[in-house]
Amino acid sequence: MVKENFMWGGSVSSMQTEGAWNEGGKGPSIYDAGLMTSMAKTSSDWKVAIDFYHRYKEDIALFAEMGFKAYRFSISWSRVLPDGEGAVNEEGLAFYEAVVDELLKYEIEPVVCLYHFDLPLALVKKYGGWHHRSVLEAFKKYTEVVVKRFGKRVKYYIPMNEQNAASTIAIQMAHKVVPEAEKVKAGVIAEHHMLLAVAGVKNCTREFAPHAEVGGMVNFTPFYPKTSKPEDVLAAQIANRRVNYQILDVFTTGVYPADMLKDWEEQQALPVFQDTDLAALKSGTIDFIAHSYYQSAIAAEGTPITLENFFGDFVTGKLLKNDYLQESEWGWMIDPVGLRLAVKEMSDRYKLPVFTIECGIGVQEELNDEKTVEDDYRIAYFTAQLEQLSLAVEEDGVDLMGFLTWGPIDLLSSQGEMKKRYGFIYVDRDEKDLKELKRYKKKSFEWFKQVIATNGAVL
Ligand code: BGP
Repeated sequence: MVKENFMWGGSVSSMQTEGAWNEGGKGPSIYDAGLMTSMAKTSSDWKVAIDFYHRYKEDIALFAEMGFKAYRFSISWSRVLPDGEGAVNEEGLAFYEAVVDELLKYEIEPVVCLYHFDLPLALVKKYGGWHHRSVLEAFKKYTEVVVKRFGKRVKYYIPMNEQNAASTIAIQMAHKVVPEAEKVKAGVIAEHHMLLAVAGVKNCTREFAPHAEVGGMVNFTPFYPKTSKPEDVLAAQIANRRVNYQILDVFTTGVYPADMLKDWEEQQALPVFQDTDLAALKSGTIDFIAHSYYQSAIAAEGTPITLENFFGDFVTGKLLKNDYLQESEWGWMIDPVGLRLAVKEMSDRYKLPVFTIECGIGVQEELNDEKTVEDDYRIAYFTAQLEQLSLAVEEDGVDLMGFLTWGPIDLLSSQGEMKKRYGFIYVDRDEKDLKELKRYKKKSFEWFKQVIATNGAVL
């Protein structure tokens, strides 16, 4: 199905795996302060997660046993710069170096994400959020520290996780701290700063790590029209533009597309951009497109989709249901064809390599008496997704760099749930009871190992 150096592997974030929230000199992030999610009381906090901080060698050995070629993780900004912008915490940086070295020991390519929604708390206290220029400046400093330290060892950087979702969060955070009349404008500026941050990473690698490639990432959710009524088709097109393509346009061309500017103009929030900013965007366009894929969505006339109103319903499973598809336990639509469509769309439009760096299904699971999980449903889920990706490569000519599953080892969900499990490896802990945090292989472990060993020939 795929080229020889295809990057099979898995993908995680720092706060969903590491734990050690206040160890090794780490400063608090907005997760530690409970500012990020409106989590149910039954959910876990972020203090221990799956304790990857102390168990990374054991976990990476398991990934190596599965034959991983790549592993995408995020760096906790406040572990490296505890207050976000001042002194560097050597111990924090050394931890990530050790993770990178451990991966390289097994010839697993580290794919480093610099920002997975976890803004250092100190920056929020001082500046409010991404609408403040100082946060962008702090991110540039942080980027330089990391890129310089990793040097030749890291070839792939993802500046921001799911930039469309990250922008949503930044917009909402800006809204909380500025006066009513300035809200929308602050949200737009926050988005602008985050896009500049991505271009900044590209320019930073150009200077200090010219071998490295930078991928702009979105959560790609293809929108289908509710019916073939032209107004519904138009609504789907607009939703696709707002959620998926506007940001990808900026990543790839360094220019704000006309409809994005019109959206801002309509909200009376069109900023006066500095020429240097616009030049910076143009000078820092990305090398490849990275994306997550979980589900497709439906758009209909009369209920306009915007970045602000979309991702809340996405996570809580409240999107319109599609009669042709089944849904997961969390109400997410299961749509393998949507994945083919997604990579095909990105490839056709932007003529860049595409890297699927998150995909998976969250399921409630328990260990059986044999201390494993017979997760045939996960095998069936991934088989269907990979069959569609094969078609995208073979029939549509998509240049696909790799396929990383989300949460190859069970981890906390975005809402802090341990019961929503994604892994090939079971982690024995509950929402509140940490137990021994032992790792057990599920049935899908051997299955994915064989997929990788045959480079996708045997699914
Ligand atoms: C993406 C995030 C991840 C991850 C994943 C699954 O949006 O990048 O952090 O959590 O979704 O979502 P959830 O954990 O809500 O099931």
